[in-house]
Amino acid sequence: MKYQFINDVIALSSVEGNFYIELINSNVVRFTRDLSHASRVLSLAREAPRYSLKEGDGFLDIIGETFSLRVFENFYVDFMNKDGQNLLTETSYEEDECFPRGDNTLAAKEGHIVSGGEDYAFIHSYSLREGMHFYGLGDHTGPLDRLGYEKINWNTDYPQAHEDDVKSLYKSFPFCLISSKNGYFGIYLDNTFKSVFNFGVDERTFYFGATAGTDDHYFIYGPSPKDVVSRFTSFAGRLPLPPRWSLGNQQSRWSYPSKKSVEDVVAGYEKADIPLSAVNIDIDYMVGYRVFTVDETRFPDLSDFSSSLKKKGIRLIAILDPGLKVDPDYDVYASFVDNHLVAKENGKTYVNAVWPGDSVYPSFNDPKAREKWGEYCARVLSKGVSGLWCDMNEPASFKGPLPLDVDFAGESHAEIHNLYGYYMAMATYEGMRKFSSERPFVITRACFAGVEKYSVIWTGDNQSNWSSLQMSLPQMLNLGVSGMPFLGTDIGGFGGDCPAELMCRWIEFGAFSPFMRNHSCAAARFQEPYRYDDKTKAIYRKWVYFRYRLVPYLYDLFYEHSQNGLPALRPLYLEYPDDPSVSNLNDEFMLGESLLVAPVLSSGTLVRSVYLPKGVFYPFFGGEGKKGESYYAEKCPLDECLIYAKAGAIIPLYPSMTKNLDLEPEELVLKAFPGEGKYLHYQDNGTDFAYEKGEYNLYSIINHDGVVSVSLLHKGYRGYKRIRVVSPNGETFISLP
Ligand code: MIG
Repeated sequence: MKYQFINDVIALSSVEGNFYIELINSNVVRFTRDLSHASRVLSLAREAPRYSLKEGDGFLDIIGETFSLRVFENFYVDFMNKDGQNLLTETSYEEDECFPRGDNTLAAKEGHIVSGGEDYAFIHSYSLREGMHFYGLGDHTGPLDRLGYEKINWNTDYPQAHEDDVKSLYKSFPFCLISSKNGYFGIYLDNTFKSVFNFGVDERTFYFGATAGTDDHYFIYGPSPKDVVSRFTSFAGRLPLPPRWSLGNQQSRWSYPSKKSVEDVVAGYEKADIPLSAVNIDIDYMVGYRVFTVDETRFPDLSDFSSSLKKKGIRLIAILDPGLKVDPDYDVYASFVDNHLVAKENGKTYVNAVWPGDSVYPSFNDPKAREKWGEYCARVLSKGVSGLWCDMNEPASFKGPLPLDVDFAGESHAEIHNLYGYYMAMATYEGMRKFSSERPFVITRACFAGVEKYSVIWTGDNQSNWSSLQMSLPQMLNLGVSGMPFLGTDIGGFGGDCPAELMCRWIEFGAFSPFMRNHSCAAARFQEPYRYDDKTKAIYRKWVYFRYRLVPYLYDLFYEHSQNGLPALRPLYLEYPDDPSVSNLNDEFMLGESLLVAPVLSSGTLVRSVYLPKGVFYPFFGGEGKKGESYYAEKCPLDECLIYAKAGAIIPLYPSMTKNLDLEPEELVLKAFPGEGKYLHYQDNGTDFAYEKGEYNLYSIINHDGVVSVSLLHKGYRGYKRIRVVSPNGETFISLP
């Protein structure tokens, strides 16, 4: 087996061509066919770890500190943990003989979604082993464990219902987390072209591949799932601390088309006594859907209006669509076209259609286009808007899909397509960073892995039905382990009319969703909570209140994410990786490591089964501890969501009167449960970047069976006036110097 070293890279050559293996650190290895291929989204910190090589007959062993590889002459790779136990065995890719695909030309003609027939430039295929589970891959639908499904990364605005077997949705995260008997590991395919991940549909192999571009991929060794997610996000990027107000309750609708309609929403919320932190304004605020314009007749004096709302702790978030209306009198269009900052076809500006009619597409992959976009963002920001919501950036197109060879600043649509939303979010984030002193708040629909550096996401156009609610949980959990911590679904569902019972159950789950926004489609029944009957209103109010109490805990989870890349909402296997009962648990989740939540996700359900993992768990609102590794049948009336705290848990809460998140309460409540526990609490002004200069507090909290002590690890910010400890021993107060 011929090899040589090129700097720290092992370069292999054979009749198969060249193949390069680069150990990035002791747990991460890169395989590429082209050493000059640069990642679009990763920032690698190369550590030159130690390893040794051993030549065998027809193979080369690479023995690292935590894993080893056996590379064969055909460049197949076997991957082992440090005890030599197998993680992956590469095998040849063969079309399934048992279930060959039929002829689908007729079905395709009728418009059915058909699979197969795609030409992949390369495919890596591995033996499927007993006990393997597949997670991650972003927001594709389906159960938590993707075993038995095939998904295609090609950002798609899919208008029909998002059933579990839909192959492509808005986002591409070509990263998966795999559980095997011998440990957890991840695979990241560093390729932005259309790619496939097939998780054992043939019951024999698992494979991934891409239609074009360079074969460049990574193995990320665990052994725990948290290790894998932490290591992947250390390269793909993590979410900077969000503004505190963005953790509040948001209301949206396609559309609130006028100042009056927004005032009505605010008044409706006030009258129903439900806290509100932001209203999202959809496409109808613009003049003829021209992005960066505001229709002054419908939104007169927007700056005054937004500052009056801000005084109440309510922000405005405005939607941005990428398509620029073809209109020479529209300066945004003119300046993008004149400066060659839009997509072209055969040297001429490429035109398709979106909401404004005929439109052109900014080439967001070009830094000059991003800069210009950022400057236009300043126009909307100057009107007091606090957040920008990027939609239609798959990119969507009403006159058929963009041809693959449409040219974006010298790069093909085929390569840029999956990155289009990523770069639009980046441009918007950078614009906000430049033209506002507050922390940016950007939401995006389409994106690629690593977008958490710039943006929050929502899962797009779901439906007001129970299956959408059920699916949103595994969808969010898989996004979380793909690196995306700040996310949500349209609460109440986007398409269709949301019945009262569904709304109650959705808000009980939505109260834990990091991005908490009720949104609905123009054609659907109005679904603001205050429109519902008194009982539904009361349930909605109860859970929004609870959410506002939980804000310090959520904020701590974002601090934790900024340090270790873990999501706030966690599948149970992330905390209990060795428990086989949780490997495909689709209706429970952990919020951080201390809270277990079991929402009701089906109609007519007043009792549900809850699995508690190892340890003892306490019902959050009081009651006896329950021993884990067992199932319980638990009552959950319409106004209840089951929440349990781990023994020894410490949960920081705001006092119950907090409604305006711009006004930080002077008191912090620490709810301590029986048992032994430790906790880190983070506090800063929640608005700007002063924390980067040390203006924050970090508290170390210890719980000895309900006796709580607090010490300051870092002091750089005004503290709480007092800390109230609530434990089974009663209430005590702690004051810090
Ligand atoms: O073609 O702006 O997913 O949230 O309300 C529809 C109107 C365009 C799709 C988004 C949705 C938004 C809607 N948009």
